Amino acid sequence: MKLYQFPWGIYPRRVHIYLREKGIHDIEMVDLNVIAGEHRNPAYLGKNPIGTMPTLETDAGDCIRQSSSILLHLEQRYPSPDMIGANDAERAQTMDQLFLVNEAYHYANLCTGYGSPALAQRREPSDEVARAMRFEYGQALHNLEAVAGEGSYLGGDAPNLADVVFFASQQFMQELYKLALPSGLTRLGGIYQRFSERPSAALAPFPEMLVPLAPLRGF
Ligand SMILES: N[C@@H](CCC(=O)N[C@@H](CS)C(=O)NCC(=O)O)C(=O)O
Repeated sequence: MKLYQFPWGIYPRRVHIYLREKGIHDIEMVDLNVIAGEHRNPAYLGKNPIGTMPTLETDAGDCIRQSSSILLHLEQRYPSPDMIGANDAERAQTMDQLFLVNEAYHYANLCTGYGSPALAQRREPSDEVARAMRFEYGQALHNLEAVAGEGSYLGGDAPNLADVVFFASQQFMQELYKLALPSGLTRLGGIYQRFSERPSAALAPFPEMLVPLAPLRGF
């Protein structure tokens, strides 16, 4: 199998962290330079017409083009250690959490998309939209906090898929854009802190030109 990706991206990092958690080393990494636009070349668009990364190409030549679907596919191929749940009820719980995490970081991405100077060429900057999206991101994380349970992680004693996606997304938002976890989320704050101490959490460096430009404008 091949993973088309770049080392520091918010979505590829979900897969990198997952692979480290599972100890999977037999997937070939194909690095495309997103800044240089290599993900827009015809060969890659043939595999993923949306032109986003990551894409997982299976040995049968099928392409899986959404990071969450990639994690679900890999979880079936590499079931141990279990990161989705041991029975139907646990699996449904993990999926509930995963959908809530994706919802929260969709808003966070819109917040940074409208509020970070680094992304001003992609979307017309708007403090009003950025502020509204930051509010929705906070609301969605409050919903996640409400179903976070009492364990060390969303998955209980050990991280599940939703923990991986939550951690990768929040780490990216915090480290690159300086979008902190909203205050009052004590369960999520604790989970973030515990996950950040895991070896899988090590951060790949961001491109130097992005670092000074990325932090959100004060809106
Ligand atoms: N929903 C997709 C989003 C993937 C995505 O937007 N990836 C970003 C990089 S982190 C990308 O490829 N952006 C390139 C572009 O939009 O031009 C997923 O979960 O995989």
